[in-house]
Parts: sequence; structure tokens; C-alpha cells
Amino acid sequence: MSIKGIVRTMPNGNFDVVIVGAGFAGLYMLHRARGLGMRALVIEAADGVGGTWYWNRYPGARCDVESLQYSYQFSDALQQEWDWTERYATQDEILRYANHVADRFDLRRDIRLDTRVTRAKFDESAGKWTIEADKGTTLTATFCVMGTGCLSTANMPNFSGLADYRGAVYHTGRWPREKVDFTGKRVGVIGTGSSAIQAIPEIAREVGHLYVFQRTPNYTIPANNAPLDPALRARTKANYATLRQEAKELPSGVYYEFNPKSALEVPPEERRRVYEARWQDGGTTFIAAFSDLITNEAANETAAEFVREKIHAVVKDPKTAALLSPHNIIGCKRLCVDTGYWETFNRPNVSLIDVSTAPIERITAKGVQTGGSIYEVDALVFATGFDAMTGTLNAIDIRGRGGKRLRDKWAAVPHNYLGLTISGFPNLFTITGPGSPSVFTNMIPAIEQHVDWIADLFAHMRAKGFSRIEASADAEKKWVAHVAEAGAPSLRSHCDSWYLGANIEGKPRIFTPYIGGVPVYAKICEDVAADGYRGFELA
Ligand code: N01
Repeated sequence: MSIKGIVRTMPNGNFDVVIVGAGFAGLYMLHRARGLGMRALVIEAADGVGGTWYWNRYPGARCDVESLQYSYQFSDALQQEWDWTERYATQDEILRYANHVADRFDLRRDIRLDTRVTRAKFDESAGKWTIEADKGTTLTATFCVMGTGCLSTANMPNFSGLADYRGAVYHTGRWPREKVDFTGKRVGVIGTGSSAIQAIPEIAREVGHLYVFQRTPNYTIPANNAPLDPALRARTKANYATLRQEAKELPSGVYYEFNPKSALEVPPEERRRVYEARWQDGGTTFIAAFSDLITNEAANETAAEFVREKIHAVVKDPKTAALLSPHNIIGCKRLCVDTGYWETFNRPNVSLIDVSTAPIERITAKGVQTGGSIYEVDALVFATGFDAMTGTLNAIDIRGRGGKRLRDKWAAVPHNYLGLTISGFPNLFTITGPGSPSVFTNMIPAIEQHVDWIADLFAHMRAKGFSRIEASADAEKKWVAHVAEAGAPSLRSHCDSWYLGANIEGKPRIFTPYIGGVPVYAKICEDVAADGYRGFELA
């Protein structure tokens, strides 16, 4: 039966496609599905749209991709009418943008909020997915698309005694809607990743005293954020088509200047000049200062040393500066971007507590116990990251053919084909899923590429009268091997980070995202489609 046929005969509760998540992936997938005349519904756990930008409303939250690039490009009218106000957009502005998109394209009537999907099961005889959510919701759909995000399941370390703690507890990735008032309070922040590095300077300004519990020091580059120059905004808008195309031709999918030279082929003075220029310019472009910073350890060390010197130049207390200085690979973990992070440690109301050798032992009723001391705090902020890439999908009880659970299939390796589909799970799609470039690129264009590929597939299936598609086991096996092979030369695949699941106890260490670059990946996806959806079985 064609998709069109299914639409006509569908009773209530049956859909052509159910989309999980109303972040940027879910919103655009709904728009495209509707454009194909499909009956589509988005289910979202939050009580608003925006996905990651709905949940991560901690103080100082901003995107580390420049606002002029971190936006949809599917509608030129949309990109022309929206005016970003700063170089790096705040969480609040991005959330307003997501809401604007939902209204502008009249998406809300097909989004069910405040409903968490708990189970999705493929019914082989009907060839449909049954999707269950809390509050007794059960839906059926020919296709199920997961737009659940790469960083959406908060990681809460299981500290003993946490239940006895009498203060307030927050996680940066689950920040409350109402303003949290830390004025004059004693606050502890656990973690020094991207979220903490953005939140710490903001929280420090408000509190009586801030304790930062650091297990691993991190690299961060100043954002040099500023109001957006209206002339730059106008110029970008006038040239959007060209700029977007240029970005698609770069491995990272973000247009910034790449230096083709090795860090080791230039004299030290030139190296320093290049690093200084990137430091002054600000942001993650620092890691593109030379071509081999994430492939050659000696080259990487030159960049790492430059940042350590900067830390020592800014942080007045040499002991604190030494403690803040990382000695691992720069760019192994995603490079952080900050506003006033190192300077914050010169404040008299901020203490850095090293928990690398003496880990947090327990949380007591009054605070944090480590190294034989108890740090009494009125509030605790967990900036402890996420069970990335697979955590949210594994939290849903997803069952494919023969009742096989996805969580079991992925127990050792998150097997997938193109990061989009999974053998044994027909008609199921994962937008920016494990095995796709996702977090190594600009997320919104990465989402658009996946959604467009899925929508084109739906159109193809309708044209050919297919209603079922499944990745073959062989194609999947080859893709997983290719993802591993592409990752091998990168220093990122050998050091501890959430890219490998190293931040979650007991999680298998697999380098999950595809690091082969946007142009290579997009070409593979295009070729697969042009080749009659090579590697898939269509019925
Ligand atoms: O999480 P993280 P995040 N005891 O996993 C520490 C994106 N993002 O939310 O390194 C003590 O990076 C942990 O220590 P260690 C971005 O892609 C983007 O900050 O494991 N500490 C680490 O310091 C980013 O990479 C933006 O030793 C513990 C911290 O918690 C990703 O989200 C902004 C601990 C977790 O850092 C995740 O960033 C924010 C324990 N038991 C986030 N457990 C922008 O766009 C964990 N930690 C700018």
C-alpha cells in the first residue's frame, strides 16, 4: 500500500509517521512530512518545543557555533526575517527562534507536549510501529523517527548520601524554568565541562561563595562574544546561499578559516602568532589553527602549551593556575568556549577544589565530602554531562523484528547503517544518530541533511509503492567498520570523552560519531539513494 493510501484509510491514533522529540530535528521532520501529505505527529516530553535549548537553560548557556550559522537554511524567508543579536546566541534567543519556527510553520497543532515516549514496538504482521507514552498514550505509525538528540539524557553520578542532602539540587541539562536565585548563597558546581565553564562565571557573580569541584581540567577558548554587527548580518543574509554551500564543503560543516599547514612545519614565532590571532578572534576555530592538531600528538601539544601559558597569565594564584591547566589532548573533549572563565578564579568568593586524586566521597546533609573535608553548600549544581549519543534511545524500550530490544542489540556496539537506520528495526530512523557526523558538525545543518534524506526516501517509497524499508545486516556491519576506520587517525578516538562513552560507568568504549567529514558523509548518503537505496531491503 502506498503512503498516500495509508493516509486515506487511517483512523484516529494511526499516523504515517510519529516523530519523537520537538527539538530542531522533530520540528523540521514534521514540516517535511506534512509537505509530503503525510499524517504526522510529534511527541515531546517537555512542555515546550526546543529540545536541548528547552532543557539547558542554566546561567550563561549559549551556543558555541556562531548564530549566523546555527540556524535552519531550508527556508530562505525564515533566514532573511530572523535577526540574531549577538555573535553567539544565548539559550533564550535560540529557544525563541525554535518557538518562532513552530509558529511560523504552524507546527504546534501536530505536536503533543508533556508526553514522554516509553516504548516503541514493531508489529511485523501489520508492518507498523506501536508507540507508547506516559499518560496512557498509544499510537501506531508506519514510520517512527527518533529526533531525540545526542545530548539529552542527563548524567547524574550516583554519589552516596545524595538523598540526605538538605540543599537544592540542579543539573545544568535539566534547569528549571523559573529563575534560580543564588544571591548570597554557598553553591557547589560539580564538573568543569562546557556547561560548567559557561555557568561558573555567571553563578560566581551572584553567590556568597562558589566551590568548583574539578576532576579533570579542561581547555576553553574565549568566545569574544559581542553584539552582532548589523553590516555583517546584512552581508551574510545577502550571501547566505553561497556561505551555506561553502560550509557544506568543509569537513566540520562550519565555515571558518582552515589553515592547511602543519603546526610543526612553521617556526615557533609564526606558530605563536597564529595561535594568538585565533585566541583573539575567539571560539572553536582555535582548533583549526593548523591542519594536524587532532591527528598529531606533537602538533597538538603546541596548542595545549599555548593555552596553559594563557591560563598562567590570567590566573593570579600559581597553584590554582597549575590545577586549572589541562595536560591531556586539546580538542579530545569538545573544545569549550567561555566568557571570563579563567578570570573567575581570581575572585575571592571562588574556590577550586581538586577531586582528581581525592574523589567526592559522599554528599552529606550539608554538602560535599572530599579529601577529609566537608564543603557546606546551600545548593549543588551537577554540570556532569550526559549519557550521550545512545543514552536517550536506550532509555526507550525499542523493540524491532522478533521482539529484539535495541538496548540489547547495542549492548557492545551501537550497530547502525549511516547513523540513520538499524538492521532488524524496519521503518525506524534516528536523526543525527550514532554513526553519523552529528556532534562533529553544525547540528542544525546536520539535522536538515538527515531530515531531507528521510523525506526523499518517503517520497521514493510512495512513488514505488513500498511501505517498508530495513537496513541489511551486511550494510550495517560495513558501515560500523567504516566509522571505526574513519575514527582511527583522530586523536579523539584514543582519549577519554563522551564521544566514546568514557564518562558513563560501564558503558562500552566505542568511538560513536562519524568523523569522516560532512562532504564525504553527505556524498555517501546521496550515492546510497541514487543507487536505489543500496544496503536497504525495500518491500
Ligand atoms: O558535560 P561534560 P557538559 N565527579 O561531559 C565531571 C555540549 N554543550 O554538559 O572530565 C566529579 O563535557 C566531568 O569530569 P571528567 C558540548 O558538546 C555545548 O559540560 O569526566 N566530576 C566533567 O568535568 C559538550 O561537550 C555547549 O573527569 C564529575 C563534567 O562533569 C557536551 O554538551 C554548552 C563526575 C562533565 O562534562 C557536554 O558538556 C554546553 C564525578 N563523579 C554543552 N562525573 C555549547 O554549545 C562527571 N564529572 C557552548
